Amino acid sequence: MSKKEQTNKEQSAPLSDNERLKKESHFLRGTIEQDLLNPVTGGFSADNFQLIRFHGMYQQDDRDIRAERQKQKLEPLHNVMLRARMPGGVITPKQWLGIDTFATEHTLYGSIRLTTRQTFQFHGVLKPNIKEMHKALNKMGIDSIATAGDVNRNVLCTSNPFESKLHQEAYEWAKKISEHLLPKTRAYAEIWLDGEKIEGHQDEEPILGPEYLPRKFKTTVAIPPQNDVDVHANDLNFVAIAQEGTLVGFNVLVGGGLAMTYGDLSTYPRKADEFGFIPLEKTLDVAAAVVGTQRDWGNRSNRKNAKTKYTLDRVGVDVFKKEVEKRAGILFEPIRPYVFSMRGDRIGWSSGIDGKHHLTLFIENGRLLDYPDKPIKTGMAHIAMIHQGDFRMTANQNIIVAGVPFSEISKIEAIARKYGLMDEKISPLRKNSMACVSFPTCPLAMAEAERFLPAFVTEVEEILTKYALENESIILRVTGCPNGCARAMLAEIGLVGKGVSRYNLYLGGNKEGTRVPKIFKENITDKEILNEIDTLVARWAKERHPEEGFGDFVIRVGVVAEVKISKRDFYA
Ligand code: SRM
Ligand code: SF4
Repeated sequence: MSKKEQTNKEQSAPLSDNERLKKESHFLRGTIEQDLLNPVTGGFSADNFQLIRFHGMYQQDDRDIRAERQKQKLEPLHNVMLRARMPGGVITPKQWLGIDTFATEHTLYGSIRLTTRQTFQFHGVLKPNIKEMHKALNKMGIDSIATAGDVNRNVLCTSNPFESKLHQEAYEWAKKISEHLLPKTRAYAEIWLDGEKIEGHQDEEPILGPEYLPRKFKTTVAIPPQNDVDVHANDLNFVAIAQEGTLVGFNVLVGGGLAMTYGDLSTYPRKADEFGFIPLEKTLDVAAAVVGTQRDWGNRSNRKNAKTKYTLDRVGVDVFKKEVEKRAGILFEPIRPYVFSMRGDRIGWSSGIDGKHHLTLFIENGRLLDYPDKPIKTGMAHIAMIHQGDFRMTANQNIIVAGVPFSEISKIEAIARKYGLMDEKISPLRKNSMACVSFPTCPLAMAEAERFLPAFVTEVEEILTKYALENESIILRVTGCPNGCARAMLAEIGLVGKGVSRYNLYLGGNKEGTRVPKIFKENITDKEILNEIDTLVARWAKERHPEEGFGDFVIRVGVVAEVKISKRDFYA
């Protein structure tokens, strides 16, 4: 089918039900306020179940106890997960103490979860506490607008306080882009903050449109050589170009995304395309133009094919790019040279060029809670009580205690050590591993991820040690389903949940995050995966070229074929 025929077919197909609900929602209000007052159920009904997402919340229940409650003829223990909006992941110690108190006192799990998109989530907030939560966050200067739903999500920014000035400039842009692309409706303020309902006020959405976007939309600001934000997982990326340490503009990359659906070959992970360089003053225009083009051209009939990556493949990269140029009133200049060479966080102390010190703490899978032998959540709160700088949540689910003066280093380090937040014994492999939330809260989980990964890493560590490779790192990521929340589709070894205790094994991503891996074995158990890894690591130890990464090795020796263009090669 030609591109034109495909577009016509999509345009004549019936719209998805999400389009109706957005249109009828009265700018995201629905009947959420009425639902909040309904004591009969702990959940939200009909359209409101979806609409609360645009306000940064998901309705969930604990899947570990679902069957038991059903047996007792109880409705699932409905609660919401809240995801905050934190462009660039920056949070102050005062805000940290506020969220720590809320998590301890008002959530079912008592945890704070650092996500792969540089923010935190509360899990297990019961209906009577939801409004209080929003008011408490608002008092601290935090909101959760547009962290979910068909809008531009939390804007990421490289967590790199090392190049202090450049980072600050890039971070300011991440904030500006986030604000510029936010929904303008007053619904959030009215519903959650008892904002005044202004008579005759007409909401307008000049950028997102009254029906919002066809699907979720993700944006980053990246500072090479770091690709910690994983640009190829995102719809729109601004790659910082600096001259003598000062930001002069951005290379713009469009159309990345990682999710797929098993059995549906029209879905696939896709890398972003390079559109070109723009000067700084065009940043917001280009952001709005890319969002606007996707808003108008994205598929509103089939949500599985609705993201920007599919729009690009349907209409053609050049056609999409020309439309962006037209809307933004620019011509992209040729891409300026840039190189990505790393993705991990620098765990431990580093010093910025401004003389400040930064301590990156490794938080395994972003799960901050008090473990019996490691009360890390309490430890973080103790650091927040004395820290004068700020904290930066990273896109690898870690956190940086940033801007520490020399005189405070020993005090901060003493607390971090006391509460198990610092540990030199953590292997390079573990530092480069990541899992999504999955069970028990994620309704889409097919296999364990976050609860499975720590012990699995220990087994892979043993394999590396067996072949004297314990100082090597492999980017190892696990997701509980093919949606890809821990970005396994950019890992050297990616495990993707297929069923209870079964995974598909993908190999061949690279250290830089510029290659999608390919399936190696389907629907196998963890023991079978370990056997495969053992065999491959043995070969890697023997046959690798100097410094050759595991992902590069498996491609060079033909274990899996390289995915060059994912639409073409991923399923080939
Ligand atoms: Fe995700 C849905 C958790 C990053 C692709 N993701 C979900 C939900 C909300 C399940 C649901 O729809 O009910 C999960 C909630 C689990 C829970 O209990 O918390 C969930 N996603 C997460 C987080 C918390 C994983 C983590 O361990 O950190 C990350 C939150 C990021 C944030 O702060 O905004 C998270 N999700 C991602 C990423 C990675 C990224 O953005 O860098 C991806 C892959 C990149 C991409 O978008 O292509 C991702 N999540 C998805 C998808 C597939 C979207 C698609 O294109 O089809 C879904 C399902 C959906 O949207 O229908 C999803
Ligand atoms: Fe849930 Fe799947 Fe995302 Fe994991 S990858 S958090 S299982 S949606």
